[in-house]
Amino acid sequence: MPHDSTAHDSTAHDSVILSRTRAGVCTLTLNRPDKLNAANDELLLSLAAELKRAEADGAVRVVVITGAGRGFCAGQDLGDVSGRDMTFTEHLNATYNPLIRTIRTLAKPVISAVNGVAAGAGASLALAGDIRLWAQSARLIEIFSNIALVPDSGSTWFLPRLVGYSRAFELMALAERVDSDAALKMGLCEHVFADETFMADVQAYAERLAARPANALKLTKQALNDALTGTLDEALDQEAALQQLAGDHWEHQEGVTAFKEKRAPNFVRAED
Ligand code: T3D
Repeated sequence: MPHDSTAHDSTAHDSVILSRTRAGVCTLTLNRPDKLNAANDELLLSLAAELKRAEADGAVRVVVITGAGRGFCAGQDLGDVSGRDMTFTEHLNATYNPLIRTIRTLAKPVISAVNGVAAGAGASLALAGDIRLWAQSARLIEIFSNIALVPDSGSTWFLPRLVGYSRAFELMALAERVDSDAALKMGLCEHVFADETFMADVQAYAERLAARPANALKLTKQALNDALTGTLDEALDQEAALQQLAGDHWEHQEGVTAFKEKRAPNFVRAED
């Protein structure tokens, strides 16, 4: 795989977000395992900053978000809420919402690698990735109603688009746990991998994405996200505009040349 020469671990191991780049894949690990990676402000702001750093890093072609220990993310750290000097609205607008927007607009594919329980805003984070890969023992709980809150951080947008309105409402109202078999059937994840080999399988999957044409994937992500909120007419216009950007890029020439020469295309170049 390309970019092995740029492999690096950029953060100290006691940081709330661990960052490791291998073969074009930057893995960001939420690192509060004693609390199932429940999110405090430091974690949320650091994750957003690391995502922006990965976006700007030419050696990174795919970003993976996962959790340390047995949890993915148990949502808001409930120990941090009382005495907070912010309203709920202010807090969401300052922390979770920019993070979710960053994931969905990042110019590189983001994989949610759900290694364990994803609850509350942690479930939203699990849903926000472009691709969702789950470990066999992972589970998702729209747990907000257990503490009489409303689903936030994008869950009300992501979940009904994946499972339909009524299933989404039921999962939110009853805070039912979804295990990995059910998640696969419902379309909450694309693949389930064995716990024992989970991160190796995630890395291998991410490296497949990293070998794909980065510019075309960036534009595809933009087109899909726009299409989710627009009309057919708008989508057709947007496809035509973005196709020009894709068609003018060297990747397109390489793909066509490789086809004619009956060889595999090489979409990874130093100038990327
Ligand atoms: O701006 C705003 O503040 C609004 C935003 C809200 C967004 C939200 O996310 S609201 C939802 C918040 N999250 C929850 O309500 C989930 C609370 N956690 C649980 O219900 C359970 O922990 C789980 C179902 C996720 C997992 O259960 P289990 O049995 O596997 O683990 P556990 O034993 O409950 O948890 C292990 C430890 O993690 C435990 O600590 P201890 O006793 O070993 O010292 C537990 O207290 C801690 N932990 C788990 N979740 C949180 C947490 N600590 C703080 N905050 C948590 N969310």
